[in-house]
Amino acid sequence: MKRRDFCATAALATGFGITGQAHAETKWDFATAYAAINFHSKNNQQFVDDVAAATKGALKIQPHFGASLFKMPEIKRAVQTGNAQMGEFFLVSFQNEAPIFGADGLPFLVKDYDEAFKLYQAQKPYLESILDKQGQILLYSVAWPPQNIFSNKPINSAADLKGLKWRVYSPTTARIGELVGAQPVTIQEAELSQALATGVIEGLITSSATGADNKLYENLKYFYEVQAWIPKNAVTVNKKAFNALPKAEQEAVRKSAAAAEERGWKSSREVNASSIETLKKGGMQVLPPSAQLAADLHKVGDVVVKEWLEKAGADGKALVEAFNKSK
Ligand code: PCA
Repeated sequence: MKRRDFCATAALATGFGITGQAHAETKWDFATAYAAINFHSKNNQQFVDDVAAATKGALKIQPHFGASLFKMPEIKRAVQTGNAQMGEFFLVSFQNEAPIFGADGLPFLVKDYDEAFKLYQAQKPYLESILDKQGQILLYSVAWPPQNIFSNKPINSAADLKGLKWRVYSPTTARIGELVGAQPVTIQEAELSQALATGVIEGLITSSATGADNKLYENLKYFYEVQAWIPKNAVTVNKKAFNALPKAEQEAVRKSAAAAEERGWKSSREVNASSIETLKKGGMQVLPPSAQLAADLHKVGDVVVKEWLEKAGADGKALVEAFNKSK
């Protein structure tokens, strides 16, 4: 309806002799994997609204939340092939494709959001170059809150994870599961609640935000703040689709993306704090890890980082060095 109104107004303006430019309208699909209530989704919605306002409706981006258009593992490829012009995906899930995608999933490399942002700056040139080769442009990337352990029973050491049905979302989380003798099961975020309700999983590592979004306290009672890593989503656009836009619209997209990145990192911190409160209210025990658990996880983490460095070669080494220098 809006579209017709806009054209009618433009036609009227032309009719009155006001020279109007041809008002080609572009429509994009934006595939995302998380529910509309999730903070990344809200941030993406704001991005979409900002672009619509800045282009006066000439670029209409339709977000598809909750993996309704493509499932998370399919989204990157969908943007690459142009089946969706834009998409949001979880970087570390793609580590098998290129180790660089997993840099923000390395255990205990960063200790807080400030360091996570510095790691992102070191990782960004590599991300941009790989994505470019895959026909897409990185628009923005926003961190999830720190990754912590949720479980259905007390976990005081790595030995307590033995045999646990352990939900994984990346090669690294699978490897950790293997090293501690858990039973790794790959489950997408969109299927988490169901997997918990049906007993397919008994524990996982994820953020407070995902815990609150999915009411994990209904099935799990323990939350250990191990702060293992701070991974990110990436929002990309198909390169051809972007390059086909008029310059002013490209600028509107870039500007709105920069604003989304800044706003997203800020809301990640806020959502972390509010989500922990939600977990507590839901009856979850929010606990620091025992000294033993922390020590065990660091040991496992060292193995994972070493293996990643071996795979990631010169680029991986340079990335970590650049990050360490920037700390
Ligand atoms: N939530 C998503 C990605 C990381 C996070 O905190 C998930 O668990 O799949």
